[in-house]
Amino acid sequence: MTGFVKMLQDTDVLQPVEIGSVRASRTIGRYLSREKLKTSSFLVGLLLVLSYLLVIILFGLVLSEVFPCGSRRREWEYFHGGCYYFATKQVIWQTAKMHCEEKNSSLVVIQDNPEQNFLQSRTRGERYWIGLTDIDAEGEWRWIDGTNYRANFKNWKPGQPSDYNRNEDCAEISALGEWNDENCNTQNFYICEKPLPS
Ligand SMILES: [Ca+2]
Ligand SMILES: [Ca+2]
Repeated sequence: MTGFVKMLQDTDVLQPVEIGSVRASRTIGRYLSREKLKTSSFLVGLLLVLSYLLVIILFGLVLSEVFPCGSRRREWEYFHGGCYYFATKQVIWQTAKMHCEEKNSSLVVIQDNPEQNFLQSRTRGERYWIGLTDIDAEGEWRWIDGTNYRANFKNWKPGQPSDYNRNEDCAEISALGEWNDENCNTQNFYICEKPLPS
């Protein structure tokens, strides 16, 4: 009891200056805590933003691996440095040519056996227009990109091109993948091709 009274007496004799400095140090303490909190919040926010950016970058990298011809246009398929579009609507050859041009591409030009095999693995027995025609001069087949027809790969079905009824001037990939000349006003699917975007 005597000790307790003495403690109270001791408290009572605290000088105003000492009380003031205690208050000041509490205020500084509170200020520093607030600043620490602000700094922590800032760091957490910064980390969140960085994580978000990292996720976006990683997502972009994964998409560019899975869809090298562009994630927004998943109908474009990648093969050997090129992007290929397999139409889901049937149109005449001229319209097919125009549709490909509207997509900044052209009707497909088939350069070799691997490309032929890729295309026929995707055409699955349906008939698709390709960028080969003798519409300007009968029997003078021309690739629409100027590729030399005579010197390059061909895959005509036996007996084709036949120019049946003297009215077949556009080439298609036929049911088994081989080429056939067909009336250009026939409604067919078509394949567009463009280089891989750089
Ligand atoms: Ca012809
Ligand atoms: Ca034919």
